[in-house]
Amino acid sequence: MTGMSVEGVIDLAACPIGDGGFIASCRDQLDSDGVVTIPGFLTAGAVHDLVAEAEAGRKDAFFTSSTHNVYLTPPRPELGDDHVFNRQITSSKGCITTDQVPAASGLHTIYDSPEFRSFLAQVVGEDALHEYADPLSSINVHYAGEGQELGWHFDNSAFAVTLLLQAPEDGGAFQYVRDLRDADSNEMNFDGVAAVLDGDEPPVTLPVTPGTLVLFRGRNSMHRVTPTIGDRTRILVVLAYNAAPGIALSEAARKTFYGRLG
Ligand SMILES: O=C(O)CCC(=O)C(=O)O
Ligand SMILES: [Fe+2]
Repeated sequence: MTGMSVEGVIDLAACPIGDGGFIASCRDQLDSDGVVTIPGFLTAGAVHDLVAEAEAGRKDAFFTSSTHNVYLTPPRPELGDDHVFNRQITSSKGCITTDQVPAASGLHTIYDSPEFRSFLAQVVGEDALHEYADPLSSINVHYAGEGQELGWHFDNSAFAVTLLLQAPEDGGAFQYVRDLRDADSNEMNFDGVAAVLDGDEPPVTLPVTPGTLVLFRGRNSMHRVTPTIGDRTRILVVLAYNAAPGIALSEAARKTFYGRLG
């Protein structure tokens, strides 16, 4: 689908992704806040079509409930079960993968668009961005029905792009605590993480409406999505890129997230 126009999918009048001033303002927002939100990024028509498409694809979703620590690593038994490093968090959701998104979907149009990739690369400060080498990990659609949630975690990737398609009646809030650890220097900040998990350090809640693009640096900012309340499913798209070509998501992660390798 490379080369198909994003016009009609992205609201280019409101979000001029090729404009130097717009790019600079997004980069400044990311640098100062650790997150950029662009409300109204998708046109109303695109939101409508993508929700219908996602509803139709839901029967193919892989639903899992799993437990993990906030660092998304295996436990370290020598620290003891009570240590914050080993504290188990629950996450539950459904997911469909790149290969399950219809070929004519606007999601492929956005993901493959050279203009969109160039916009993102300039905002995050990379020379270029590349798709995943495996057929699953580039575009994911997440479904969170009543009671489902994404527990507290730090991402492995440096940044993530999400597009909310449908908000639940209540709950499903994206919450974060900025710069809580420093992965590059291996500073885990156990006390700070415990304070958030115990409710002693209140998180920031990011207001997000359908059609909003969120670009978030989640490697050092711990975040979660609160449980969906009500019958309407939270539907969210994650667009994932790499700074280098030819990188696949690890087999262990693919098994966990998608239940298969390809
Ligand atoms: O659902 C969201 O808004 C965030 C998703 C997220 O944090 C993740 O996929 O790692
Ligand atoms: Fe995340």
